[in-house]
This record gives sequence, structure tokens and C-alpha cells, in this order.
Amino acid sequence: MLGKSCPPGPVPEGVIRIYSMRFCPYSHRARLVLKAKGIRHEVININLKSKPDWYYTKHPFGQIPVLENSQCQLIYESVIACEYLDDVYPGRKLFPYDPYERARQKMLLELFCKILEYQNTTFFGGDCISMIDYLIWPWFERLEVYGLADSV
Ligand SMILES: N[C@@H](CCC(=O)N[C@@H](CS)C(=O)NCC(=O)O)C(=O)O
Repeated sequence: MLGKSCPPGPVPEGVIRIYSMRFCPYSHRARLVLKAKGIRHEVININLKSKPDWYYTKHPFGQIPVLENSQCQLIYESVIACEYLDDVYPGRKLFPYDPYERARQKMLLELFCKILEYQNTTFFGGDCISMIDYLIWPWFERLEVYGLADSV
């Protein structure tokens, strides 16, 4: 079902837009990174049950999250969007600079369900908070919803 609404106007200079939805864990990843890096942004929530037809100009399958900048560039896929925010905006880098450590965080992300029991550091990436923690946190917040709260 497609909803009828007018597409939003261009993104103002100095702001990034996120197309999101409150209960989407993938969007939550990007919103956490926006917050962690203190990035000025605006949120447009998409009704996934009645997507506006213009939204397919933002994402080929109409999925969220999507970032849009003031140059009309669109970035989708939550991990790619989070990495983009980390690369483009100043402040502490959430992904490690070291290519191996960066690759390791991405490998951990792929495996995070299986590696839970093997981690012995305070955070997933080491002793301070980094990208991997923001990328997986939305699922921990939802353990109860998924009926998994008693299994960790
Ligand atoms: N691999 C995507 C998954 C995004 C995704 O599945 N988003 C869901 C909402 S949580 C969605 O847009 N569902 C609507 C649809 O697929 O039509 C990512 O990491 O961004």
C-alpha cells in the first residue's frame, strides 16, 4: 500500500537527514551514531505500512534507514550509513583507524550472536566504546521483545 504525501524539500546546509522509523533497529544504529558524534540532523519517519510513493526515489526497495545530505546524496544500508557518518564528521572516530581492527569489528558484527560468550572486555571492540557497540546495541535493547532476555 502506497501513501500519498508530498516529498520533503531539500536538506538544509549543515544538516543531514535520516529517513527512519522509531522501532527499526537498523535505523536505531544510525541514530545512535548521529547522537554519539553530535551530528546536527533531522528525522523523517516513514510509515512502512503505507510508504509514500516518493520514498522509492530515496531507496530502491523503500527500506529504512537512508541518509540524505544537502548535496542530495543518498546513503543506505545501516552499516554503510554509520561508516559514512564516522568518515565524514569530525570528532572521535568510532571505527578504528587500523585496517585490521576495523575489519575485526566488522567480522565481530557478523558473528555477534555467536561471540557473546567469548568476549571478556568491557565493550565489544575493547576497553572503550566504539562503532561495534553502537551497531549491535539496538538488538540488546530489544531482547525482551524477541523473547531472548533470559538467554544472556
Ligand atoms: N540491511 C538493511 C536492512 C534494513 C531493513 O530491513 N529495514 C526495515 C525496517 S527495520 C525496512 O525498511 N522494512 C521495510 C521493507 O523492507 O519494505 C540495513 O542494514 O539497513
